[in-house]
Amino acid sequence: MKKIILMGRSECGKTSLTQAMRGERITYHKTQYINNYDVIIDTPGEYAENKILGRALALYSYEADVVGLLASAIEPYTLYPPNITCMVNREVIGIVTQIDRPGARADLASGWLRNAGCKDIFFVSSMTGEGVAEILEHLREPGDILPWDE
Ligand SMILES: Nc1nc2c(ncn2[C@@H]2O[C@H](COP(=O)(O)OP(=O)(O)OP(=O)(O)O)[C@@H](O)[C@H]2O)c(=O)[nH]1
Ligand SMILES: [Mg+2]
Repeated sequence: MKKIILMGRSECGKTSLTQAMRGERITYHKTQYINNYDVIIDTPGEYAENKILGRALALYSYEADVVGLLASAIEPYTLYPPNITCMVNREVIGIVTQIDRPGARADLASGWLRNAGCKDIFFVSSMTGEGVAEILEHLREPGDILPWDE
């Protein structure tokens, strides 16, 4: 699998998506530092919210093949400036999270991600599992076997 690093503001759903992609039970656990798993790097939201801590995201992006920029469908505004993806020498995909939430505005969040420069945008709910397989398929490399292949 290609390795993905998940970035986005606090509570946008990075850890929940990590759990959903790994087939784990969804349990709330505040991320305090960077968690480097086999094919997923989960980062704390504060790193995306603070200019100095943000440097850690720049460095850790080199550990990944793909950068996942997350925006939840319930965010009232975005942190991402226009065309931020040109700062990264990795593929950057947009991931709209929490699409199952009442009042979710997936269109708003995907607009912000597109404005940030993401060409591919995925829509997921870590609670229902919707859209999670599409991200895994995107990360699949030749020879990889995913659970639904068997
Ligand atoms: N309904 C719903 N709730 C979600 C979803 N994803 C995350 N949540 C909830 O949103 C809250 C924050 O989720 P986390 O996955 O911990 O968010 P995070 O981006 O890892 O946050 P930090 O670790 O603080 O950066 C938790 O209460 C989750 O249960 C989703 O797809 N649907
Ligand atoms: Mg987290």
